[in-house]
Amino acid sequence: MPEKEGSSCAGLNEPRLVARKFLARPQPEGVGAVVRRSIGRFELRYFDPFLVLDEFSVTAPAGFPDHPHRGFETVTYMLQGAVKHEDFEGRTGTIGPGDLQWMTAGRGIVHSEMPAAQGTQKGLQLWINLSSKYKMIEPSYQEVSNKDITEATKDGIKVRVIAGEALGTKSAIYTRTPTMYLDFTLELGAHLRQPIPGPWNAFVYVLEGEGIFGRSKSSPHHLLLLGPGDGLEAWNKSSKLLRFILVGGEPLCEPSVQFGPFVMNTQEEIDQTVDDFKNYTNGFEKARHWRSESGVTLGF
Ligand code: FJE
Ligand code: FE
Repeated sequence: MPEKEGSSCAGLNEPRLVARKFLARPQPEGVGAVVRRSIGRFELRYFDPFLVLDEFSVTAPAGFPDHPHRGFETVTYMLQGAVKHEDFEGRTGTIGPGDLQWMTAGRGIVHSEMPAAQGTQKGLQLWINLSSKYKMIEPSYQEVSNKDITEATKDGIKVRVIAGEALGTKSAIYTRTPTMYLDFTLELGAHLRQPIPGPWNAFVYVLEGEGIFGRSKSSPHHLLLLGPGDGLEAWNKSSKLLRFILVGGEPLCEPSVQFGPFVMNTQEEIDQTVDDFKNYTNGFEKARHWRSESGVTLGF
């Protein structure tokens, strides 16, 4: 099939419209923490390949103490304050404002994520599913500090490229499930046209201000699922800055079974995972003797 002409330079032939819209309301999660969950709630269990999108808010002593993951990736992007991470391999680190941690849990991670500063720590955590061929890989991390996140500015648009490419600038993050993750700030009057691969699922989550996305107006804490098309058109017609993330991913189109922090392809694999976690096998060996500084275990 011949490619449509000028699809990525001259603009968009078929802008994506908002197909569904959700307001994420605060709900308790972890130990005393609060999340606004958009993807992963009852009405939107899974938006292939995305399992969970939480806008979290946590003030000490609340947090997300010792808990496991298997079969997917967690992407934590800090907006305010700091979170300390400790895992069962003895790896620790603190991520502050604008920092990114892209964790591939693979066959298994047990870790804690706790406040590391005064006041309220805020950020976004996205869970991205892994295809069956990567679910049992060795766990790994990609960390990018605020100052190293690629940025570009053009015509009143600033973009921080967490994953993928925008305004001619590429991120160094490697995505096992092909993913784009862009943090846009639009000045008053700015107009964005951002290409998105046709077959990908994509959404917007509004952080600040008010914007027009496709033909719909939207404000903070709203998740917008985008319909079919070749990109997003957005405008800031308000009197304040508009900030939102645009995330897209290639759907895996595989069966998915989730049990809390474990996401596999079949119920048998979930049963095996629960056994592995209980018996400290197949990747959970180091969980036997490990406790984080908090010493608390999060039931799941
Ligand atoms: C988890 C309950 C949880 N959203 N946003 C059960 F709270 C968690 C969990 C998180 C989490 C952590 C951060 Cl830093 C930010 C989050 C849920 O840790 F993984 C399970 N299983
Ligand atoms: Fe976690």
